[in-house]
Amino acid sequence: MTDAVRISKALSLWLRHAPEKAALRLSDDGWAPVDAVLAALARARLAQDFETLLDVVERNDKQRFEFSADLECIRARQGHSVKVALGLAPCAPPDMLYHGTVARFLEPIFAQGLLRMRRTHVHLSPDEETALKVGARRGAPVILTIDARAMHAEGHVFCVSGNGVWLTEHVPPRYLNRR
Ligand code: HQG
Repeated sequence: MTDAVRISKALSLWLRHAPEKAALRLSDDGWAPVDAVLAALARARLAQDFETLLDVVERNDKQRFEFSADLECIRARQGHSVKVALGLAPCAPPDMLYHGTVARFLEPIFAQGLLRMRRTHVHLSPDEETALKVGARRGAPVILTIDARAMHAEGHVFCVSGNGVWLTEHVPPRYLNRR
């Protein structure tokens, strides 16, 4: 694992799931002070300086993190399990969205729909290729299509994170199909 991946994993843990592990306090919309994050990275012997953090954030494969305009704060763009309100504006999704999962989850998914599980939202991908990678984290990927057009028309709220992940609270089974 490269240093950049180690730092990214630490940031994902701290900024999405367990800020207390780095003595961080997130604002309601998920921001942490950059100074405090740098101090935590130093304690974990992962990085010392702002330039390293900037480089990791800018080069991150999924663009998982963002800085505030004044560079004073940093947050994860999505993926939280801690309660945050990211303040993303609701918007109309593409007609079709995709979700990558694995066969063992299909039965409960088609019974209950897609649930957000431990996160604040269900995560949906705008393209099949991304969904394949998401599913492949857990085994042989299975792709589900989501009739986002119908969901939106019927009042379900969608928003999109700064790195292109579509978020909604629940996808009822009637909008789902196996690819
Ligand atoms: C499944 C990564 C049973 C769902 C990825 C998934 C993504 C159900 C798992 C981001 C279910 C939840 C999110 C139901 C859903 N019964 N299983 N009713 N409804 N599931 O990790 O979408 O690298 O919370 O299919 O790339 O896999 O971390 O969600 O398998 O963008 O930045 O429950 O995480 O990004 O798993 O992944 P997750 P996800 P990062």
